[in-house]
Amino acid sequence: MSPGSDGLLAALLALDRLQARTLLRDVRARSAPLDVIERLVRPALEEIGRRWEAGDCALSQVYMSGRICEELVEELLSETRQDSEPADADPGPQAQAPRLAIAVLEDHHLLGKQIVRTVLRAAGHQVMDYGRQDVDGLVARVREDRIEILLVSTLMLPAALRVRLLTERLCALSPRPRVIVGGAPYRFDDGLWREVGADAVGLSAGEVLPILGRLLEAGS
Ligand code: B12
Repeated sequence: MSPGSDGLLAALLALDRLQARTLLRDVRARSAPLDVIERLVRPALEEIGRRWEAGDCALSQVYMSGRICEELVEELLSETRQDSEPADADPGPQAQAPRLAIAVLEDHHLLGKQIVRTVLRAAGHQVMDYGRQDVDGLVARVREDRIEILLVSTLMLPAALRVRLLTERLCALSPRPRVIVGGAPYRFDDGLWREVGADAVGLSAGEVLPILGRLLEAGS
């Protein structure tokens, strides 16, 4: 934990939204929005998750910390987005760019997906956001939209393991969409992404653009 994320942790545990916002704004004055998320927000939330697991904080604190961070991350990302983020539109058949979509699989942890989606859109990619989906729903959307690269975020281990079923079902499509996974379970077990049949894993939102570049190069 960095000194900044210690301060944010204390503010979140005290449910002090104003103090949390002030801390993030101070660091934002010196750093890019994604750095603020990676250096402060994510470590503070991970520590809250550890404390919850150890019985050292209440579920209400986890819940409220998540809500406060959602709001603050949204503020940070709206600066990144400005006018560059297109609406959630289908790129259309003429588009040269790969057909991308992102979803959370069977999980209520949405913050990571929002961040990854914003990074992609800020870099000029059109990405369809499917929100929260189960395996059947996700396969149907991918087939319908002829998605070439699917990004999947999961924070719960059971959801991460369900990606195995998803990749098996996607194998039946032609051409087979490639799958990039990300989220906490893949950080805890560095072989998990291969076990579930994904093509790549991203451990932070900052990794998504180089991964996409590599997949596109390999596929061309
Ligand atoms: C906040 C939080 C919640 C909030 C979620 C609010 C929201 N709208 O997202 C609420 C209160 C709703 C919640 C509920 C639950 N949670 Co919870 N939660 C967390 C916590 C503390 C932080 C998650 C978070 O937002 N992190 C910050 C974001 C920015 O990080 P991130 O999601 O990892 O995303 C980054 C990277 O992973 C990456 N990334 C993510 N996805 C993708 C995808 C791609 C393609 C790429 C390239 C990159 C990428 O980029 C992001 C930015 O760098 C975690 C602790 C942890 N270690 O993560 C527990 C945690 C995930 N929760 C857990 C649990 C158990 C639950 C509950 C079952 C019980 C509970 N605590 O209430 C419920 C179940 C909900 C459900 N069915 O889905 C466990 C999961 C354990 C496990 N092994 O499965 C954790 C790990 C806590 C713990 N240590 O026990 N939770």
